[in-house]
Order: sequence, then structure tokens, then C-alpha cells
Amino acid sequence: MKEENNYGDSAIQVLEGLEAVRKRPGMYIGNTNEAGLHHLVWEIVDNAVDEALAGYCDDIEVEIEKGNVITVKDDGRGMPTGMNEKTGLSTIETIFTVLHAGGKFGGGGYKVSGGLHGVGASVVNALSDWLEVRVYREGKVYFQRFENGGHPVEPLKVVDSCSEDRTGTTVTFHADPTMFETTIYNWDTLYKRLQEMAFLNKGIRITLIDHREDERKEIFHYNGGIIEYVQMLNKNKQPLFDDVVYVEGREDDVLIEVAMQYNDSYNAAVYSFTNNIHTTEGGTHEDGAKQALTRIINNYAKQNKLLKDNDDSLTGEDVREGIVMIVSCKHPNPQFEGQTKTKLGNSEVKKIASDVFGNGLERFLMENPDAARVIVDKCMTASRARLAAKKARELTRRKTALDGFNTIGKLADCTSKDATISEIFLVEGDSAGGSAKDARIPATQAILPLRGKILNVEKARLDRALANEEIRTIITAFGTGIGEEFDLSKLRYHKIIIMTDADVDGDHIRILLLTLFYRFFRPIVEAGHVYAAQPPLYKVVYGKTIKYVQTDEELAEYRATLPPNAKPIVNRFKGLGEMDAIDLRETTMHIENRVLRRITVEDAMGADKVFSDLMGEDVSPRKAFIEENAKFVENLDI
Ligand code: 2B7
Repeated sequence: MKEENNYGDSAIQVLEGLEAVRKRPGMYIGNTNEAGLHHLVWEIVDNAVDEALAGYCDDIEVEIEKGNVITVKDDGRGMPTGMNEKTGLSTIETIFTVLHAGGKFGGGGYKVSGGLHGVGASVVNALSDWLEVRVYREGKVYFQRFENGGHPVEPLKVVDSCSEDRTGTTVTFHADPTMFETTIYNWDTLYKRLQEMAFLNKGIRITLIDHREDERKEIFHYNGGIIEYVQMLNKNKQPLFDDVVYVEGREDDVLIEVAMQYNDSYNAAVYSFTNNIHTTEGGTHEDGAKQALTRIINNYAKQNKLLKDNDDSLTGEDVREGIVMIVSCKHPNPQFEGQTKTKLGNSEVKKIASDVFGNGLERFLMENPDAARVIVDKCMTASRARLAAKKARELTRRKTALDGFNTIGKLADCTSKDATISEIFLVEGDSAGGSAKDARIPATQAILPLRGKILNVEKARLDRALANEEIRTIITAFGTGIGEEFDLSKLRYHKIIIMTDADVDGDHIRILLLTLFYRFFRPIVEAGHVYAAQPPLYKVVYGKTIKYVQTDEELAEYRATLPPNAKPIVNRFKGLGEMDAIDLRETTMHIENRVLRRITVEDAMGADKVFSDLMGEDVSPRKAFIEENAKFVENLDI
């Protein structure tokens, strides 16, 4: 913004700014898909959260109105209602029409939440077909409406009076349908992010209300902050000790908070945030906290003679087995790096995080010797298992080298060596495996029948997994190796297709396989190589036409298309084993007719929870999942 005092010139510049946003929305909100749409909400909510962090607001409400209109309310001081000298516009109009105006009006303190893009209210206005702001201040209600991408209908004006002690800001907007692929908000997306915001900013109450179809309402309010976040993540697990370790400290304006607790699983769940942004690529805050964890636990174990002088030190992996840890950093000037700009780069933060968390953890271990003992035991078991797994891996490697394809004797491999066109079907049971072998196209389709039970790897470490024959066979067939040696580029098939019966046992086997992939072959899932086949439920023969259908509804629909007196022969497949090779080829394997569902891992955090809810000790969430396991598979037409 140049120094301009002439109202006219400023107004023109303003509109050029908003026009720039509409020309290249991706530059400002990343995308114009569903994620971009939700960005509009995050931008407005961020401003309310900043007002809360400044200490003036503790209640934020987000409402989805009918027609996908969003209203955000806060009970803060209310945006300033005076004039802005530079722009010649009211401060409120400036906030909503001048790009990057945010930050200059905060007055003291720094902008904490400013989303990944941190672009502010003007971008939301530019991308809305209408937006209204109401400010409650000094007993007055101020109002301004904008239309068509940020054009003010009238200047800011007082439209009503209110009680002197009523203060706050309300923003209502409707995303411009010509700017977005969709303008329909997703309850789960809003739920997850607003809950995360409430965890990360203890004490703030955030209410989410959906007025669209079924009225829904959820209040997120956590006085324990990230302590309660850890408790939620461990809800369906067995914690090793009751208390969540919580440490908080500030150094040079950098605030570090860490909460952690161990459970009896073998996975590490470490999530870090900077200024409320999930730093999925980690960074210096996460590194510092991890480094302190390894250092302090080793020191404690040595000082208490739990670890002998000639024992190897515990590694980072050892001390993180079964951990759930949240690291939250608030920084006045964060530098985001990495592929997705979600890695904190500020080098000074590593020492701050390490000191703050290290001191707190050391103290916790001293004051809680029972918990300390359980933690060290767990880490030492992990260390022994790591060494055992290493041996087992070496054994697998040697065995493979020695008896070559014997280890994968059950595999009917494809002849092609080109992974991009090769597929492997993991088939439940020997008889279905037999039909699949007859039905396949040998050049590109490999069949691996799975006979035994797949080990539940949620309850097993790598060493036990490697002792399981079915798993060893899968590892050998994939060609990628496992653990530290994993190499995605060695994957021998770009489509891994799980083919199980359409019944509860089939669902169970599929989930066990998905758990295995998720824990040990996650990059394969992330790269989109894993699919579920969809075998039909019925074969309907009417005269000369054969029709395969997947569901009872489809069957009813098909029947309705036949003459009323028609008597088709309906054959219900009880399982893949009942299909002959022709049925299988026609319906499930042949590229032209089959329907595959691609397995996606939308979000490691969510999927991690789904998997552990499902496969962990607590059986109750499992049934629910099996009934709606389409949650992390999406339909894909092939
Ligand atoms: C960076 C800009 C956008 N702002 C203020 C003061 C309060 C305030 C805001 C807000 C979203 C939806 C309801 C400061 C900050 C502008 O300057 S923005 N509250 N709430 C908000 O946007 N909620 C403020 C100093 C004195 N008085 C008020």
C-alpha cells in the first residue's frame, strides 16, 4: 500500500487488491476446492482466536446457516470503529477491503493464529458474494455490508443500540459459488479443526452449530488444553500411568508447551503445532522436545542403574514407543519451511524446546518414581525388541536369498517386470485364490492367496510381525523391504488389490491387512497403491442376459426394470470361493468391468485413531467401524 490520502485513489487501489484475489485465489487460500472453502472460515476464526489470546474474548461461535452461510461471533472488544488515516476509510472497511491490513490493528501483542496463509478478512470478503460485519461497542451496533467480492454497499454506520457491556464482533458471509468448486461445508472438517483450536488454546470456548438439515451443536472447551488432547488420543488405549506429563515455559517471547503420556501400544504419535498450525513436517520445536526425551530418559535410567554402563543407550525410537505427545509452540516470528511449509525452521527454538521440556520431564521423573520405572521398562523392552527385529530381518533377507521364490511359493506372479502395469491380488482363502489364478491375466496380474490369519500388528512389534509367515510372504512379494530398509521405489506392483468376501470375516481380514499396510508400509498407502476389490453379491440370469449386482438395493432396482412376470434366476454368492473363474474375471478382476475402491489415508492423525480404535484392546469401536468402513476408502471408477 502506497502512502495515499486521497480517498478516491485509495478506493481504487483497494478494489484492485480484491480483484487480484479473485483472479488468483489459489495464491491466497491455496486452492478453490473444499479445503479452500474451509480456509475462509479459518481466516475469520483466527481473528477471533487472536482476540481471545490477547485476553479479551473467551467465547467464539461458528454457525453454519441454511444455504451454507457462515456466521462467526466473538465476545471480544469489537473491531475498532474509528477512521483509518492512511486509507481514509473506516478501520473496519479497511480490515475487510485492504489486502494484508491485518496485524496493523492488533495493537500490541502479535498475531498468533494467522493461518498457514494468514491473509485475513479481506481475502474472505473478496471471495464472498456477500459479507456482513456487526460490531458491538460502547452501547452501539455498527454495521457494514459488502457484495460481489468485497464492494461496500454503504459506509460503516450505526444501526442499533445495545447494552453498554455487550461487546464483540460478528461476521456473516456466503462464499461466492463462482469462485469455488463447492460451497458446501463439511461438519467433520469444521469439527476437527475447531476442536483442535480449543485444545491448543486452553480456556477458550468454541461452539459449532449446524442449522442445515439435522440441527447439530458441539461445544469445545478445554481448561486442560493439550493435556486433554493427549487424554482424548489415549481414550481407547491403556495408558501406562494416570497423569499426563505437562510442561510449559517461555523464553525470549517463545512459548513452549508439551503434553505427553505413554500407552501400551508400539506406535509413536507425536504431533506438533506452531501458532496453532499443525506442523506436519515437524521442525525445531519437535526436534528439541524429542531430543530432550531421549536425553532425560537415558540419564534417568543410568543414574538409577536401570541401564548398565556397558548397555547401549536407548534410541529415539526406543523412548518414543507407545508415546502420545503434543508439542505446541507460540512464536512471534515463525519461519515455515519444507515442501508444504509446515516445518518450523527457527533454529533458536530447538534449544528452548529442549531446555523447557527437558527440565520439566526430569522433574516429573524425580517426583513420580513409579511412572518413571514403567517408562524406562517400556523403553528397554522396545530396545530389546528393536535388536531382535534387526536379527529377524537379517534372517528373512538371508532366507529369501537362499530359497528364493520358495518363501513366496504360494504367489502366482505376473510375468511383467514393469511395476507400473503390474497388480497383485491378495485373496482370502485357497479356493478363491484358485479361481483367481484361473481368472487372471498372467502378464500383469499376480495372485497371492492368504491362508492363515493375518497377525494384528496393532498389538505386535516388528519382530513378531516378521515371525508371521503370511506377513513375511507379503513383504517378499512387495519387494520394498520393511522398517529402516523400506524403499518405495522397489515396489513390484503399483496396484495392490485386497480381495476379500463381502462378509464380516472378509471385512476383518481387510482391516488386518490395512493395519499392516498402515503401520509398516504407510508410504504405499500414501502413494495411492492400495485398493479394495468389490466382488458382487448376486448374479442374476434372465434369458440370455447375465447381470451382476453389488447390493440388495441394486438387485431391487434391476428387478424393477424387468417385465412384471419375469422370473430371473438369482444366485447369491456366499463368498469369493463360490464364484468360478469366469464370474470373478467378469466382475472383480477384469479392468473393464470391475470397481476398485482406492484406500486413502486422508490424515495420519485421524487414520491412526481409526486404526487403533479398531485394532487396539478396546473392542467396542470395532463393530461400528466394520459397519461403516467406507470412511477411509473412496469410490474410484476404473
Ligand atoms: C488484525 C485485525 C483483523 N481487531 C481489533 C480489535 C478487536 C478485534 C479485531 C476481532 C471474527 C469474527 C467474529 C484491538 C484485528 C482487528 O483490532 S478482529 N476483534 N474479532 C474478529 O475478527 N472476529 C481491537 C484493540 C482495541 N480494540 C479492538
